[in-house]
Amino acid sequence: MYSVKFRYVHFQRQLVYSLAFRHVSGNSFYENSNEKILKVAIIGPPNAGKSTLVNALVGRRVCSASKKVHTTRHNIKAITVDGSTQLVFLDTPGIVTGHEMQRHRLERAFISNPEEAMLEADVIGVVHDVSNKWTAKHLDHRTLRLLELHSDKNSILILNKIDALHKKYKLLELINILTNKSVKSSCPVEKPKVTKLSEISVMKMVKDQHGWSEFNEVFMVSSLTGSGLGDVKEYLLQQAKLGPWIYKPGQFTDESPEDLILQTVHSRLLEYLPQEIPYILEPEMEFFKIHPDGRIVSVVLVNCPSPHLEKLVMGPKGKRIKLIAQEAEQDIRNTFHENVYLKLVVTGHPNKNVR
Ligand SMILES: Nc1nc2c(ncn2[C@@H]2O[C@H](COP(=O)(O)OP(=O)(O)OP(=O)(O)O)[C@@H](O)[C@H]2O)c(=O)[nH]1
Ligand SMILES: [Mg+2]
Repeated sequence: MYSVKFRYVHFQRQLVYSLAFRHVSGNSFYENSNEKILKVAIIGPPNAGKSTLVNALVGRRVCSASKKVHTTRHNIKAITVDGSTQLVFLDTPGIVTGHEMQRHRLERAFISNPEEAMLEADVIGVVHDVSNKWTAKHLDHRTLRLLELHSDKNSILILNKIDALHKKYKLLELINILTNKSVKSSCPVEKPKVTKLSEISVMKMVKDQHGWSEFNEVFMVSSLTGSGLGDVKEYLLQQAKLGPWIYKPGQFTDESPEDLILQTVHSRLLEYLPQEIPYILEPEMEFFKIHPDGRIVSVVLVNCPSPHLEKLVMGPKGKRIKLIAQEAEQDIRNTFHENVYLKLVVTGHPNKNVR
C-alpha cells in the first residue's frame, strides 16, 4: 500500500513529467493550462500580398512571396506564439476560377486548398489589394462564394498595400463598396450555425455582388511597411479560444526544411525571370544537411529543358543565377535564423553550371 508521502511525490513527478513533455508528445496539459489557440485562413486573389502579410504577422519569413502571381501553390501553415496564445495562419494559393486553372495549367490545389483552409479555420481573413486599379473596387466572385458558404465563421477584411495608394481618401469609398456599407461587430463567441445554402443559390447570390455585408472588422494595412498590422494581431489574439496548442513551442511551420528551401528558390526564380519562363522550372533538392551547430547546407538543381532557357537562367556571365542564389540564401537565413550555404546548379545541358 502506498504511503500518502509516496503518493504525493509520485504525483509531483507525474506533473513535472507532463509539463515537460506535453508538447513533445503532442498532448497538452489542457485542464491546468490557460493555453489559447486560433486558426486563421488567409484568402484572396493572386498577388494580393497574402504571404507577405502572414510573414509580417508571424515575424518570420515562412511563406515565399514574389511580384508574380501564383507564387503560393498549396496551403502553408505559419505559426506564432504570443503569451499563452498560439496563432496558426493558413496561407493559401490565390483564388482562381476553374477556367483560370485550366488556362494557366495550375494544379487542382489552387481550387481545393483555399476551400480546405476555410473548413479548418476559426477566422477568415480576406486580403484585398487596394492599389490594383482593376480589382480594387470589388471582391471577386470566388472569394464571395467562399465567404457565403462559411458565413457561420468570423471574417475580417484586410485592405493591403495602402502604402501604394496615393489618394488615401479613396479608402473610405472602397470600404463602403467592399462591405456594402455594413460591418458587423465581432462575435467573441461562436456564431450560431446558419442554414447552408446550395452551391447554385450561392453562385446566384454573389453574381452581381461587389462586397460582403458580414465582415466583423475592416483593417487597413501595409504588409510591406508593417503599418496597421498591430491592430490585426490584437484582434486575432482577442478571438483566440481556450484550448490546447496544436504545435510545439518554437515550431513555425509544418513544412519540411527541404520544401521551404525549394519554395524559396522558386519564388526567387519568379522574381528575376521574365514572363512565364519561371513557371516551367521545378527546382529539385540535390543535397541537404543540417549540421549539429544548426548550419544548413543545401544544393538545389534548376533543371532547364532547353539550352536557350539555360542561358536565360544563367544570365550574362552567370550574373542572374548568382543574384538569385544570393537572395534565396538570405531568404532562407531569414526563415531559419541560422547560417545557410546554398548552391544553385543550373542543369539540362551537358556541362553543369554551378553558382
Ligand atoms: N507596396 C506593397 N506591396 C506589397 C504589400 N504586400 C505585398 N506586396 C507585394 O505584392 C507582391 C505579391 O505578394 P505576395 O505576398 O507574394 O502575394 P500573394 O497574395 O501571396 O500572391 P500568390 O501567392 O501568388 O497568390 C510582392 O511583390 C510583395 O512584395 C504591401 O503592403 N505594399
Ligand atoms: Mg502567396
